[in-house]
Amino acid sequence: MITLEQFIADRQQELESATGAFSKILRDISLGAKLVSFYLRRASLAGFLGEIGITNVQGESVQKLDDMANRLFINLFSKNPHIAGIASEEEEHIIPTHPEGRYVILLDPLDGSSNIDVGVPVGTIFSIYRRVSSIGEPCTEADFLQGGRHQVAAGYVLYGTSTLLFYTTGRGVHGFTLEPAAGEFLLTYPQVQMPTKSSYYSFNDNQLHEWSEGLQRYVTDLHARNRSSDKPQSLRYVGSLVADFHRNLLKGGLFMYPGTVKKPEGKLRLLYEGFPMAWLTEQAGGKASDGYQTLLDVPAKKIHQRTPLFLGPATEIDRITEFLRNHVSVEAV
Ligand code: P6P
Repeated sequence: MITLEQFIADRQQELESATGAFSKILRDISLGAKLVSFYLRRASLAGFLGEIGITNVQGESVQKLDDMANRLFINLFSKNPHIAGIASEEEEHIIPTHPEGRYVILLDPLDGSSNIDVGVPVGTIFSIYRRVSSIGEPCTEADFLQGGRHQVAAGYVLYGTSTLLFYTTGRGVHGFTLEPAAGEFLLTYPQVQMPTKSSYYSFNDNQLHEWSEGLQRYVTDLHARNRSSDKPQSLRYVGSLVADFHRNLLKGGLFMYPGTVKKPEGKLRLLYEGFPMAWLTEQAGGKASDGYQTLLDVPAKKIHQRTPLFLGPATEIDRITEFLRNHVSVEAV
């Protein structure tokens, strides 16, 4: 069995930074994941469920566990001298930490938290960049707005039937399972590849009528293909991006959260949801877009910028783009 620490150490020579800074950041993420996992599993016993009575910068009611996870990770990262700053879904502004740090980290500390009270899996998403501002000075927003292709690491933790940590540094996607008896993440999913055939589709169709004509035609086409298929794709949607994404990564499936006429930018956040999930998707052989362009090429302008999000096998992503561009129904092949 290979632990996460051993796996990172063995590949240290592959990572650009041989100072071990990078592995210390991933180790903090791993420690934070173990602690969040512990608190989540006891939440209903320890009175951790429910809201804390404030609304965050997203306009969402903050759950007690959102606040716990956010504070826990910020505390951990603030003590790491290699991290120059943090951006979090729960924080309106960036948090400069160590001026000598060479990396910045973006975080969705607890994604899908509306599901916690009903025992549905939730997750943590992270995205890491090497800073571009001067070392020795406080980090700046520019460090966080470099764009998806400048990430040096990205990944997620899934707090599900087991606690899983998946990440990429640009050399494939690797998955680890927390062994509680040892308190270690052990390598269980080396070099993950998303199946090219889509078995699932994950989207909330409550606003289907507000989607573009082209996207509505894609959905009609998808149902038509299902009717004539001996292996129709199944709808799976739990409302936690990390859980929906993780299933589709392993089994092959489309996740989409489009924009609508009223909210063309969609709901999900580009920097700490879209970019990390898009890089993981590409590293696993899939495609990621905003419906029109490769997601990693979408310009990053604001920390909490939203984006339409399409993640999945190339066949489905290309089909969606075709429908969106042509607004016409493509003959089912
Ligand atoms: P809806 C959770 O609130 C979240 O940010 C993602 O984890 C999830 O994919 C999406 O929103 C679900 O949104 O509108 O379908 O409830």
